Amino acid sequence: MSKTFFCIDAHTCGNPVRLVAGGGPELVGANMSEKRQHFLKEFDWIRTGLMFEPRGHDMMSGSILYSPHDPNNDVAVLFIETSGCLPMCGHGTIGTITIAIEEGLIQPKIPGVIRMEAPAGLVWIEYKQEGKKVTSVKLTNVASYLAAQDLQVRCPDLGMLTFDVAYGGNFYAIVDPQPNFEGLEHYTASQLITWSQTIRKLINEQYTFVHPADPTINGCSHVLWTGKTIDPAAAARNAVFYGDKAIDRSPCGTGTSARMAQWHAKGKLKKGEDFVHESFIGSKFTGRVEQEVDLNGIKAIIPSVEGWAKVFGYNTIKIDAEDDPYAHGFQV
Ligand code: PYC
Repeated sequence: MSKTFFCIDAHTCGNPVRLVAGGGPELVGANMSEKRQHFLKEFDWIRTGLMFEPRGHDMMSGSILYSPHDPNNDVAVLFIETSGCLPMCGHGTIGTITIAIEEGLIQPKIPGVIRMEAPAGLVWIEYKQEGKKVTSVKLTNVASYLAAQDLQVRCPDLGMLTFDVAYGGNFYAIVDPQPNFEGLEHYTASQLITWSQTIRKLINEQYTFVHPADPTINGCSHVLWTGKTIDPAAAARNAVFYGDKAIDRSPCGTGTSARMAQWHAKGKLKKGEDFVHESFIGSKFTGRVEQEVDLNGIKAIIPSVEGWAKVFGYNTIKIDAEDDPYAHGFQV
């Protein structure tokens, strides 16, 4: 069977976003969390075909737009990534909204504002435009919280590491500088990737993380290494590992949310303060703690994250399983 997908490619602060504007499957479910489960069961070949080599690459990430389930909302989004279908993706949201507004794929009820349904929950978006160009997208994310502190895992080369786990739409193991880890600036991307692959597996064998309101969101999917900033004006820098071999080129929206939840819980970031977060390549998001909330008895924050994206291509992609042995992609 041959299937064609009409994709629009962009990058958010350096990290790719491939929006599937035509050819996405119809999904069944009362909300995006249920539709995410349906997609994973029946249509995962679309994700692997569009994200993995030879049509994608290790960092590839994208989205598919759906009609909202609540008529008060503007759009619903499924995130597709090399790692699976994330409950929420911050750089993916900034890229998706930039593409969707510039290409006229969404007609927001209130210009400049979009209510977006993600599998992890409702995300409130404000965007700025100059002419047809979207110049910035600010997302107010789902409730984020520090899930655990001072856990330990043994990393083969580095030795014992202490880390925190925070939720910002995905669960992040946050490794701050310590005696066995000097800070991300002292290591190469390939070292961070190799160590992340090992410690993420060990962390998920040793510990359990489940979202208090949606048990389909579980497990530590990302490792966030921290270190010195390049720009002295930035508050913090990170290298976020995701998928099997990727370091996020953007400062990572859900990672920034998780990090703000960690800092806020430790008294290092107050409500209303700006948090400029720098990526591995030096691109920046501006975050803020918008509200302090209770999430099923857990002290949480509602963070916002603002960044920009650039649209650069139109890509009609064919997946033909009868003709192409690599139709559904591969990973090496
Ligand atoms: O921006 O939330 C994010 C993200 C998740 C994985 C890669 N980027």
